Amino acid sequence: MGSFTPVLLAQVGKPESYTRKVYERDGGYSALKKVLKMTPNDVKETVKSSGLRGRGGAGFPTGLKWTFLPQNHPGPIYFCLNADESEPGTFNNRILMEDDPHQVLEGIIIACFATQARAAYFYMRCEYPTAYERVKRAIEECYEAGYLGENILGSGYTLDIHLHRGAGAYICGEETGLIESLEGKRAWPRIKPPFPAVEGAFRKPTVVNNVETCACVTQIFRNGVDWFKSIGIAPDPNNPRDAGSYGPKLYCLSGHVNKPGCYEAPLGITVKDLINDFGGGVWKGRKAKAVIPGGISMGLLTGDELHCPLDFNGPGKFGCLGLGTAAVVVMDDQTSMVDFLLNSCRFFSHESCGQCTPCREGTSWATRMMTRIKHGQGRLKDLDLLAEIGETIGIMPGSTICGLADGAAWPIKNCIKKFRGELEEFIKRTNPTGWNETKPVPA
Ligand code: L3W
Ligand code: SF4
Repeated sequence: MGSFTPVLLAQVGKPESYTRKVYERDGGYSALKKVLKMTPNDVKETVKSSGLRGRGGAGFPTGLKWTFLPQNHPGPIYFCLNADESEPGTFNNRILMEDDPHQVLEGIIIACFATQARAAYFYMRCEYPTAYERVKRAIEECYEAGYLGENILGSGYTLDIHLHRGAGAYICGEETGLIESLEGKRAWPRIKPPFPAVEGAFRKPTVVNNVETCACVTQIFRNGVDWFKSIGIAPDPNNPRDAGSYGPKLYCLSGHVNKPGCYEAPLGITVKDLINDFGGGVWKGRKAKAVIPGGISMGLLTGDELHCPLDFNGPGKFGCLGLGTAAVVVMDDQTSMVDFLLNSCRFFSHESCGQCTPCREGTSWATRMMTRIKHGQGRLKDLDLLAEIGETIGIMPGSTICGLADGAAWPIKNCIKKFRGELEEFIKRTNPTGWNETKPVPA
């Protein structure tokens, strides 16, 4: 992998790393001081030229998103920080908020200056009490130092940050669900377009960015675009639509490894290198049977697909949805894929907001079928029915309002395609007389 020095996690582990004093001692807020001497447009162009792509799951180019804001809008323009980290296996944003909140705040202030946002809403999931206290104190420290409030560092630019806590629903991480929740309503995702850049919080143009994305913004202005582009994967020359995968990435490694944790590595590291070089290998000397490459919504890799590179294109080449949140969950060779799929279906069924029929009914039917299979009442044809649900709930364009249904579909599709043999064997073993039954079974 060559030599690589972590930057996003550079402060983690230092005593009082979350204080302004330690952050400034180590170069903190030098990026903001640079930015305040630039024009907002130049700041946007710099981020655009860095190739930074959103770290929250979709990998959308950050600079491009900022340019979608309407020109000459009377305002106000708002900024929302999506810190409702809820994708199973994902905790990189918690580490950043707990151990280095100023790196994130500096990125938010830069993003707001670039987009001339008048206010920023820091939307944090309620299950992060330490992060909440540290971010709250860090915001106060920013006001004390003149990094927030009126006329920031004499630049003439004014910004306020409001810290808002969620109430524990996965769907609040969907950007328009987050906005609805922020406005005091039930977090029902909105139909898009209009995208938030055109009509977002309080019906005003709004940029929604993820925590790690903002930390990357800080580092781009601290270390330069050339530094950022020297890390990761350049665009595929044979694919004019590929935006590349530049920069460092935080990978959350969990499950059956010797050393689970949040690790920083260049985009493009393979699953195998992440498990072996950072995670100390699969635990108990066992082999990996399956690996979730980027949060459960992304689907599954088999133990023979560990050479998959973890960049924005990599998992897609192995039949998964994408890189997602880069939360890598390892399952050893003693893991039951029936249990995995039941857990996955139950999660999405519980978190579906219920607005769209394919998502509400599909996730619920899949859960009931998997529960029946788990309890020894499965039939082989259930696997075809599940595969059908997987094919129909998420991929029909316009059939659902948000991406949750798609995220629910990929673990089903991948599990049935890649582990069908194990699922069939389980059904035959646990329902020896009824597995081939054709008559309907009550769900
Ligand atoms: C203006 C257009 N803006 C797209 C913006 C859009 C959004 C971003 C990406 O995320 C992912 C899913 C899972 N004009 C635009 C435009 N935008 N076209 O670009 O949009 P999109 O629709 O590609 O994705 P999305 O729905 O925002 C879905 C992941 O999120 N996910 C789980 C997330 C969990 C976490 C966590 O725990 N940290 O993030 C669940 O589905 O990967 O692919 O900003 O407005 N024409
Ligand atoms: Fe709600 Fe599911 Fe529709 Fe998303 S796809 S809006 S979670 S019902």
